[in-house]
Amino acid sequence: MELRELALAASTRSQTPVNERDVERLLAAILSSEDVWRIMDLSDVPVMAACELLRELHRTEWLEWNDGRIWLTSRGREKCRALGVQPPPELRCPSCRGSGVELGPMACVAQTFSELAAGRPQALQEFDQGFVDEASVLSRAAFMWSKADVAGREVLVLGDDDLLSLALALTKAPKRLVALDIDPRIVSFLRETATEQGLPLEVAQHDLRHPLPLELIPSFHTFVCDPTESLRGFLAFAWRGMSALRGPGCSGYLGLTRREASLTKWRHIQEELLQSGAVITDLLHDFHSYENWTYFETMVAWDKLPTRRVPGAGEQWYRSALIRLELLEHPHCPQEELQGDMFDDAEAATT
Ligand code: SPD
Repeated sequence: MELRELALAASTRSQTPVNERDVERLLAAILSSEDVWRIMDLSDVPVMAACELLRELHRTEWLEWNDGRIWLTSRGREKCRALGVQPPPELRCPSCRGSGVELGPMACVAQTFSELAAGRPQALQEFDQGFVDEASVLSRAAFMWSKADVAGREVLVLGDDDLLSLALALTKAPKRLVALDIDPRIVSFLRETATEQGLPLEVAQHDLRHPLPLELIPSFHTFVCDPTESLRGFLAFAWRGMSALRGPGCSGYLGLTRREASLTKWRHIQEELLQSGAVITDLLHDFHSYENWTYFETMVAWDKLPTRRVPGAGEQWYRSALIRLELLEHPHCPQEELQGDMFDDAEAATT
């Protein structure tokens, strides 16, 4: 079976676009690691597509698996040699973990942030929660600050299981800081922590299926969020955020993963952002690394995995890019009420 047929079979089964280079990227990842989660991390093939592709490669006797490990057969190795597939070197900078920024002023609040975050609510599947690690939060805040989007600015955080608002509030740098979240546990945690610590942070419960409260529109220089990865959900976060901005020159920050979003979905998202009046100024690959959550065995991808193992606490594999956008004009994007499920589409894997 040739690469094109393998890609087509996996694409049809997963309803996710897969091309021949995806097959090669997956093979290169298997040459680098036998661990199923590391392979997901290294390949950048969406998880649901990777699961089907692994099954196709098993059918064709290119690979074997057992207990969360995957390895190439001699036939598979021979195919890789013939195709010229080789694992790329891993060159992520160890000091900034590939973020490209130092912590700068965020270093002063790192210790306190860590102590406060220790009491955080655990991730809930109901809201597709899965938070980034503390280093990712601090790097995101530092990057935003370096772009003049934090100090003296009015900043809105949409959905905050990452506790970014807490890290920003500790700096006391923003002129105004507001965090919205659907989860009453997050709202209480942020509100109580801010009160106890005397931090300048306003917190409110809000379901982003509904337009933002009128009193918040349009009053912010900066919005930031780490949306759910369905196309509908991602755009809802982006459009709600853009509606909160004062106008041209204001900015938004969004996380976007390769794990649950094909590049076809990325293209839809980028087209929608451009059409809404924004331009992408920065796109930083694998900027965020996530802590593993507690609901692996009930997430949708679990039954699709060819071989299963719950990753340990230190085995990070889920990452996302950081996108910064800037408005060129007053945004024109839909703001209607949304109904029903915001989290699932064919590519959703960890919901
Ligand atoms: N379902 C677990 C991982 C999902 C990550 N996307 C949501 C980001 C919220 N911080």
